[in-house]
Amino acid sequence: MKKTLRSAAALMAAAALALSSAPAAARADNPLVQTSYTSDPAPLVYDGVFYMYTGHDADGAKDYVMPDWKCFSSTDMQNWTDHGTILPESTFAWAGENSAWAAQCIERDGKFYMYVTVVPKNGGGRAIGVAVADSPIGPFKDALGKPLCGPDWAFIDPTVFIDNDGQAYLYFGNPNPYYVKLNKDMISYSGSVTKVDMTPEGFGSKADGSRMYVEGPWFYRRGDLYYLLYAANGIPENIAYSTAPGPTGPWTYRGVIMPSEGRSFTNHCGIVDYEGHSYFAYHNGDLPGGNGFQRSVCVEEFTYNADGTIPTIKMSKSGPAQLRPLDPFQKTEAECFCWEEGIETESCSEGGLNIANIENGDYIKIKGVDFGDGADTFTASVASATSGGKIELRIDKADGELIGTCDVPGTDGWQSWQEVSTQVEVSGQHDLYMKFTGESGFLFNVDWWKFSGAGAPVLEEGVLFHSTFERSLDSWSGRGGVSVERSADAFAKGEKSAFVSGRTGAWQGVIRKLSKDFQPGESYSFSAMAMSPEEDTKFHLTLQYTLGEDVIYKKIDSSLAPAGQWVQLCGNDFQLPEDAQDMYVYVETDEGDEDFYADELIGAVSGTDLAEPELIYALPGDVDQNGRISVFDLICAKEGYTEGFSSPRRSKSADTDGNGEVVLNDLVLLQRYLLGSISAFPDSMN
Ligand code: FUB
Repeated sequence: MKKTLRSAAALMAAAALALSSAPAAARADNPLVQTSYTSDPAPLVYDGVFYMYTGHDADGAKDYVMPDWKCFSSTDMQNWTDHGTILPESTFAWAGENSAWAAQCIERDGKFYMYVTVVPKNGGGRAIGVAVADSPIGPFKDALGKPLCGPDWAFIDPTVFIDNDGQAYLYFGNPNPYYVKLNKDMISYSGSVTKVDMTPEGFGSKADGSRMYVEGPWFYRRGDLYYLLYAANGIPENIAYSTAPGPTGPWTYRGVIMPSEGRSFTNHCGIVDYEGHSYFAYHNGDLPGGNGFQRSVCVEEFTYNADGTIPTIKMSKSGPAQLRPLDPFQKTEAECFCWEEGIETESCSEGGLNIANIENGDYIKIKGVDFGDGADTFTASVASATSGGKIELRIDKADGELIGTCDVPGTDGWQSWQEVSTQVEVSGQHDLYMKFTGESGFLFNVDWWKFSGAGAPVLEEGVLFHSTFERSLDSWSGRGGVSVERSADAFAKGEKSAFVSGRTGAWQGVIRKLSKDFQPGESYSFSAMAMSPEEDTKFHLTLQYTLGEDVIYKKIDSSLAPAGQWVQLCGNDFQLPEDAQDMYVYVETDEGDEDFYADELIGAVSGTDLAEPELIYALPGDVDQNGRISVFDLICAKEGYTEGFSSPRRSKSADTDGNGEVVLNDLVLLQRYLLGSISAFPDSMN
């Protein structure tokens, strides 16, 4: 892709220079991937992240040459992180080569099922295969070792949806839609593949009298209405849709959503809601060198009409509005950007990808970077098997103001990583351009970058993150698709907190991935403050991680919070399990789906005491924290009194007279309470 894009871009730039001396055009989000040609988008929202699964069109091919499926993710809808090839077609040993057509991924019970179109080696037509993974970005394994449906030349473009009653449906097909009811295991089905009766009322009529439906269905439900979107009208395709009161019809044709445009004779769509916004994904041929066999995935935001119909959506170069600024004081992977010219991505020895094949003049653009009160230092992890080059840091356009230049030395290898830094001067919010310069040939690779300075939160010694929400969400997002916004309506400290709303389950809350600063097997201290405005709520601060194929949850701390009262959840010296991968911390509730606020979320090295006794809620007398007061609490209190308490909450519960320390009198009070000679402790008697 790089050469195609660069040579086309160079030609365009030369032509532009010949015609005018206007500055380089500001590049926007669409198409959202420039490092390769991508097609057949399938969005998925999971754990507060927008994932875009795509097909992959080979450079320069004159037909569909599609070797694998890729995945990109975003939490702001403008900067996208490249996760690379998450499923090569070769995973399906029974499938041919370069036949990796449209696919869709869905999550069920913590597993990710990717339904794909391939051509089996043994012939007979195309077929639907299914791969399964424990994480949205794989690794995926072939679940069956054979097709789930097919072979049959009509069986392409699977779309999957799990209805409210738990029944999963797989629709697919060209030139007719088919569906099948998946079993709960998601890798087998009941009944037979059913061909949908394409009535003119259900699927419209083309000029020649045939139906509008062609291929690429996208099936989902919104409220009580079921939607089937699809590529329609023959070549060039547009996107049209039908709706139904039930999952299998009867369908009513609703018209065209996206008219044909954009230099690709096919189109293929997906729709998803994310953080209260609705997004429509599609493909066109809009990159340099683009056409019907070199397509590119794009995304637009839209609003449903009040009656549930979908408005006409036009292709744009700008894409959706950025949901939140990017925080430059956090480590950002170099393969996360809004636009690039000339670069490629590759697997990185440190995990994930790095940007690579960088030549003189190439750049990446990171959209909407909030430097706040200012940054004074830029640091990046770089590697070079040649003599390196320079990273020019510019703002607002590719040839915009230079805020610093970072020298990159040779490091004796494309994966021999070394941190380099330079002084910068910048404040406020800007688009950041990293322009790479040097001699001829490949210069260097970049794994990650970050800034530091006055705008960055000042971390006390040992503190690895401290999220106050005063100036950003600081990498926290909604767990399970809920909304998380900064709010000034309530806060534990400062003037802002994170407000979590739109929950439908207790497990939904606010989540953050643990960075490489947190190592499995090591101990760390974690703390969070939480408050539910309306209801007494039990909160949990929880660790989520994967171990082999399993996703595991471990409570760091739990606490009851009386309505409207901020409480602290605190786990000093909490050990991360050995071999844990993909670690997240999150705040959830024990039950219910009420809105809540979170603030002062902290992760620190072991030995850091994060407890703030005045914010720790503890029921007096309930020393063993089981919600009841019994003789076991007295045993626990005696043990703690003589040997020390295992948690600040236990010690606070043992302090039955509430004077701030546990003395013999507290134990006497607890004993008197158990014997019935007092019915409340001094605190509650006041
Ligand atoms: O990408 C190959 C095929 O082109 C897809 O399966 C169809 O939906 C069309 O986009």
